[in-house]
Amino acid sequence: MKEFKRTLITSALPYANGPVHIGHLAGVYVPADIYARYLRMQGQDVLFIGGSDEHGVPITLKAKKEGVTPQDIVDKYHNIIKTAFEDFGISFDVYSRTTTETHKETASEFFKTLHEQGKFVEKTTEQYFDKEANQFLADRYIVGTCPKCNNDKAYGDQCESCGSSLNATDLINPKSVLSGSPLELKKTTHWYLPLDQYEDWLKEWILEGHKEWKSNVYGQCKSWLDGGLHPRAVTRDLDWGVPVPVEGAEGKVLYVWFDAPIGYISATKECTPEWEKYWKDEETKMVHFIGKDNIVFHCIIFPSMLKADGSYILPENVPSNEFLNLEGDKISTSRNWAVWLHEYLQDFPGKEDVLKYVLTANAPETKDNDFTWKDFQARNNNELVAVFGNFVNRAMVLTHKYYKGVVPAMGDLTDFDNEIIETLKTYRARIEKSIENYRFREALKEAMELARLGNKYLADSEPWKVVKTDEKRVETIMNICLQITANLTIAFEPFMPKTTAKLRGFLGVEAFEWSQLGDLDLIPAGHEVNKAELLFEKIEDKTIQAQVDKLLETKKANEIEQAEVTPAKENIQFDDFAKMDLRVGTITEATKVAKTKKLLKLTVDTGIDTRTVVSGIAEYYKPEDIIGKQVSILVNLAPKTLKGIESQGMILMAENADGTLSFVSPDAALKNGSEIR
Ligand code: B3M
Ligand code: ZN
Repeated sequence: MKEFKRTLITSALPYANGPVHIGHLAGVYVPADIYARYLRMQGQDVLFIGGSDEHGVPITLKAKKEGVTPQDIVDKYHNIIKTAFEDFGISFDVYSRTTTETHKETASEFFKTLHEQGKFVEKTTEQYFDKEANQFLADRYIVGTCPKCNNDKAYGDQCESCGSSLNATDLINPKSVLSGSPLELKKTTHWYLPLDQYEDWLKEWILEGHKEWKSNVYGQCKSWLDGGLHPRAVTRDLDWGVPVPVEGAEGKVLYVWFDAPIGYISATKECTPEWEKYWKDEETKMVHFIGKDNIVFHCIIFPSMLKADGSYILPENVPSNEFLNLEGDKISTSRNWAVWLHEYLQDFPGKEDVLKYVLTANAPETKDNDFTWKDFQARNNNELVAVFGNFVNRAMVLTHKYYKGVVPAMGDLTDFDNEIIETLKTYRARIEKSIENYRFREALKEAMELARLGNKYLADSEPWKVVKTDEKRVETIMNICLQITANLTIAFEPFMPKTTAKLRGFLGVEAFEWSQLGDLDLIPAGHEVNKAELLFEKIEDKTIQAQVDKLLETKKANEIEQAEVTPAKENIQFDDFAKMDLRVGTITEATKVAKTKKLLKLTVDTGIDTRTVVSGIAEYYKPEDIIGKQVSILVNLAPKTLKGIESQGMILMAENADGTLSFVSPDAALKNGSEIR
């Protein structure tokens, strides 16, 4: 395995058109952060690059929808994302953004270099033009039926339903997302990166040269390459993005997926004047952390761009994760089906590492996985509290109980002690092997195994019993328990840095080196440990239920949003309508109708008379809440007997998509009997 002098870690730049959610964290940022922290602990030269991806059509769509500028959108979400990452403890060396001047210059220069070297193919094609919006439409603005799976909400570049990569002209019955109008094809010139010319090289570089890449990544690259590559447009007819630095290209910008990866380079420039050491020196190991929908951009397109330039290094690995789902459903920003990081931090203050733990323990490293709040609670209560926290707490409490917090000397070792000590020594290599192969779930499991080892040692040694007969023995047991506790601050550091800092506070020690993991002399005899608190606290059912309820509310809102509106009925004549005598009335009494779930018996002052109406609203209104409510009532509906009660008329109710009923009431207090027409 090649030795490198330094490591450049990049993490996918989240679009600044919404907050980050647990899918982003599990897929990209938590693993990248673990890797960065681990390498730093080893004293390695690491740069961990992040930033917001601020161009692209979804941002302009959101701006249009909210009646603000794209810059307003990215400013808002860049700050939300950046703050949330900081508070959560993602240890970027720089978190930049792609609307900076540095990025604009860097991306323009990159394009200009390739353009001047004749690396692009210039093509005039027919693109869809929206006459109403008076602009060419980028793929995301075009919606139509997917030719592969008939999904009628497929976009011009990708069908999210079957994952096919599309060209807009593939779509059946394409329409403008902007104006909804059908589209016309119009000539326009763009620059294309001839990926087909890099196909042989990519096959050599990836399929021969990087067989060690994760199977989900290698497999996707292989299918892309087996499918044959085609020239890919790297410019767009848009007014939001990095302008194309070529005479006569006004109104055209760099395609977002051309400029965004260059954002890693511009962010590095902002982080260090020695940026070329990281981007152009073969002694640098570059690793891209991304989600699976970004594999083609980071393994095929961006490397081809770097290769075309010729002065950059290429990624050594791209350990992409698969997707995390939420309560069995795909996480979706547009459907608000997510656990947003900034909301989690508000709802669970001080529990950043609990989420890091759960998202790592449950990471979609080789296949999609599912996050449930029940599992989150179970892992916190049954693993962090019951294993890790429990062991540490007992080691600390017993040290205070038996030795007033002063670490006792280690005496003669038994076979059992030696067995534990030998096992302890194996953890460093086990965790290193897992992390260096980007298997962070496995690495975290190893660290948790170390906590279990401590629990087992303490439980099997039973110092609370032995103390009655052999005090010397207990000194050894407690010393070993404290050494294991100190080892846990090393093993868990890459995964749960806030927790290990807290634990070092309990022990009254400074951070250890990674190389000390497995040592048995981390805390000298005579050292006084501090008072211990609980390292973790149980999460109660009601806390979890509140989160589940929040999601159920979202699901209900989505169902209403997505529900098809019932089609209009056929036309009637005015005279038909005029036959109805609709009045404003006031409910003066309301009671439940016995033995029914849905019916209320209402007394209504119609201004003409006071009458009884039976109404099927008991599931939506409590009788006591609607006394005095002004309603719309059809007074000339023929009486009908319902459950033995003669109902004289009908209260008008509006039925929402989810079936809930609401009164149709005047928006001002009117005289009862006022005619509705
Ligand atoms: N903005 C994130 C996404 O596809 C995309 C990553 C860019 S990394 C250069 O969700
Ligand atoms: Zn499809």
